[in-house]
Amino acid sequence: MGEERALIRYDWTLEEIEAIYTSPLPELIFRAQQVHRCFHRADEVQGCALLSIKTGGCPEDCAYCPQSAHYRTGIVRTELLSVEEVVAAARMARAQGATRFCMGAAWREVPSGPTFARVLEMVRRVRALGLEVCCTLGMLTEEQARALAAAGLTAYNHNLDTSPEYYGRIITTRTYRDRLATLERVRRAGIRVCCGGIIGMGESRWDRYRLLEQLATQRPHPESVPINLLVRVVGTPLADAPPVDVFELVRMIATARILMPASMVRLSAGRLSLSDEAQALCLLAGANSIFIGERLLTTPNSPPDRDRALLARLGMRLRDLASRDGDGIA
Ligand code: SAM
Ligand code: DTB
Ligand code: SF4
Repeated sequence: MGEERALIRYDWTLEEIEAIYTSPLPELIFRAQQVHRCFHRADEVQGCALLSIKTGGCPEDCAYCPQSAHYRTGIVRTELLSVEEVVAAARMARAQGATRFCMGAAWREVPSGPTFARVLEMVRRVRALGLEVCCTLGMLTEEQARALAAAGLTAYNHNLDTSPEYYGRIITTRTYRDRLATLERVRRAGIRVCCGGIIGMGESRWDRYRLLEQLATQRPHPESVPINLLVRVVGTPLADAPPVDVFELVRMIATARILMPASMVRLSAGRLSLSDEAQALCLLAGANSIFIGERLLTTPNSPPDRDRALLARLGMRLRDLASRDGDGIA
């Protein structure tokens, strides 16, 4: 493992990141593959399932998000689901091959009292099914982070989304610093960090390098790095954002893989708009996780039949519950 440890660095510079991101695609993918194979199996991806446990009506104004109360997107608001509803969804996800279950709530910050108590119970019950459990609930206090850790939470998802410089063009109701402060509380509570971003919001390549720099200079690296391709939702300010060249997504994934070798790099939102070939390239570039199931949080996901067929055609498979790797050390 000594040689492999040497690949893990926390002092990446913007210049180095740019040089990696812009290298000839065959070079980039070759290097990403080399790194990938030191830390992960090349024939396996982790299947994760998403569930929106509280949908819509969010006070934040994230320009990409269909759940923001600032935009008219036709999303029907719901109250927090019951524990039983969540456990039933997690059981179904496990039966479909997911080993990680991620619960999302459209909150600016986690509420206290009985609402939070119910979330903690969801975490305990899903964990008891043998699944990794991730939550994304907005900002957290230190006490809430500790309570989630005690309930058995595997990871907390809180994305930086883009560069610090571009952030204000996407979200005005909170700051990059707020985001970093929550991540710090998660880390201090001993919960693994799931933190990534979105491409296709009109950001420049430079903004992507800066996001990657923010992630790859954290010590330790986020164990889980979701790379989302913007899902353009009618009614949001980004509904008409120009589509991003798919090779930019491939470059983003490969660069994340090289910068953060041991982390799970997750090909997250946006797969529905990708061809099978583009998805295969993303996997070749070092992505080792996908969301499976009919839906993401509020938008449709790539259909399960299509995913099964694609993995079979590629000679790949979903990681099973018994095997543990990278962020999957339960
Ligand atoms: N409210 C919590 C928060 O913002 O941290 C949790 C839920 S939020 C929906 C989780 C993440 O989903 C966002 O940080 C963003 O990166 C991603 N996301 C939301 N809408 C998206 C979209 N339309 N396309 C791609 N990613 C999206
Ligand atoms: C993440 O980075 N992507 C997921 C998860 N974390 C919570 C969310 C994607 C949401 C896509 C838009 C929707 O379905 O509402
Ligand atoms: Fe709210 Fe999260 Fe959507 Fe932003 S991304 S509007 S915080 S649900």
